[in-house]
Amino acid sequence: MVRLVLVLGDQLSPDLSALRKCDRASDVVVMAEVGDEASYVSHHPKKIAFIFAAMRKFAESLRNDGWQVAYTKLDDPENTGSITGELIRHASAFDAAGIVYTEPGEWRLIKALGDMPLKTHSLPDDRFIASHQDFDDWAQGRKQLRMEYFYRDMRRKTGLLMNGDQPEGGKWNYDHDNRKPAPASVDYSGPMQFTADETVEDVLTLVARRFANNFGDLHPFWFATDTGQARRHLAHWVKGGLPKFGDFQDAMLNDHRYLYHSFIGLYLNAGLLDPLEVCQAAETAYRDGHAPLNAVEGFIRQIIGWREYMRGIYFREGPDYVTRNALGHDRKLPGMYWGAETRMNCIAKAVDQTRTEGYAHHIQRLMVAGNFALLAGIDPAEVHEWYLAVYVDAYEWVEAPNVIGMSLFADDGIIASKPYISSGNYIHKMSDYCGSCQYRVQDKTGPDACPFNLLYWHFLDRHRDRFQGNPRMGNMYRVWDKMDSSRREQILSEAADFLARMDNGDPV
Ligand code: DLZ
Ligand code: SF4
Repeated sequence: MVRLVLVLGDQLSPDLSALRKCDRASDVVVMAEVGDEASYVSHHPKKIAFIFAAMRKFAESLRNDGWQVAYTKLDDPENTGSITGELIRHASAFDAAGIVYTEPGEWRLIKALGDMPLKTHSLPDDRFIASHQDFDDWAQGRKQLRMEYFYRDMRRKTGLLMNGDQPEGGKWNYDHDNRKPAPASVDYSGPMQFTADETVEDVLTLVARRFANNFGDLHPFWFATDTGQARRHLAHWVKGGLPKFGDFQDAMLNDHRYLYHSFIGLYLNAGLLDPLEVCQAAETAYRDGHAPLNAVEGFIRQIIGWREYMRGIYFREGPDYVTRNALGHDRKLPGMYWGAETRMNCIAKAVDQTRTEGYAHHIQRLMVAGNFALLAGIDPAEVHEWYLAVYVDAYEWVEAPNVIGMSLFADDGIIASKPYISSGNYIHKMSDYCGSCQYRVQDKTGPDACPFNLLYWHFLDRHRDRFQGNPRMGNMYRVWDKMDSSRREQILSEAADFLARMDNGDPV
């Protein structure tokens, strides 16, 4: 009897476990553009367009490989609006014996599929290097789940940048070389851009019509939408971006949104590129003398370290992870995250880039948007939803641990050993933002004081009970305590005033 093989919008890999399990001669692939997936958060229009276009092209490539594909377009009149609805509809039409699928990357869908009144068979998503079992075995009995040790195991497991059982160059991690301030000029042209073909044009018309009110610009749209294009993009970046990626990976510039970043998460997370193929391309560049070790090691760590570790945490911690709020933060996300006026140039730049591109790099996400949200005490659930919606590469398995855990410390330190907070100084050191800001980064108090400077102390002061004993934060409290009390009071009162004006909707 026929089985249905579900392929989700972020499972666009020809060797997906569900496809491997089934038979193209007798089984039917189900792919569906559905309202539920397109609107569980208000996704950036570029994200929806990318997923739909890549889904349509993937369906076509499966057909060319001999599969029968039942593909539902968003506008199809019989579209039931949900993945489970589409499976039930097709199960009846094909008189299917059951559904085979690769485990989705989100608890919400795992539950919905498991609850269906149909015979289902879920397979592990083995596009990842660590299985859930691998991660749990590693985590078992450890007091702290530090990424660095997990990463070393992944290096050993994959053999990437290894000489026998020793790390290439004698060290596991070259991050101290990867924190150079912003360069004067950037000699990489940025991600490869692709002209929209007919499939992409059709999708752009659909998305423009159906998601006109979502935050974000649909045009210009130049993403790769199939594996062939994504591989060309990868080769272009390895040649032009990778050599200096490490040096400047934490830097930010007003006029260079991508610097040397790979812009590869979008393609990896949808399944157009495979993590090992991407890492091997980077390692080859190193072995050929084209890119230095600090760049290649830093990049490979992002993929087989952070990315896999984030997924491990998401699945280990369970469905309630996204609701955690260890610091009890409950402020509403201010309008500036949706493009309302702000005097803070760093926030304005990060948000503007997010609106136009659906992309900001990791330091803009962590040390500008995330740092501000943490310092200001914004509700982690709102921040989480924002990140999931606005970034084109965001799926919950990777976004939630990054935001809830790493950026907002809302998981009470499972991921981070201390909160990632900084005053304006860090942003000043790593970017050229402060020079064109209406605030003055040098000012610690007064009408033009950089809000990060005020909120930094406000955060530490209001969470003293929790963090004073943290060995990595003792210094911060010692500096705070050495200030005279009138100065401390002035900082706290100006910070409170700033927050009140922000809550009031005033442009701050
Ligand atoms: C993100 C997304 C969107 C916008 N639309 C669809 C869709 O219409 N059909 C689909 O199969 N998948 C879509 N996705 C991706 C899913 O939301 C994703 O598979 C789950 O969140 C699990 O990671
Ligand atoms: Fe951001 Fe402060 Fe610098 Fe302005 S002065 S860009 S608010 S860090």
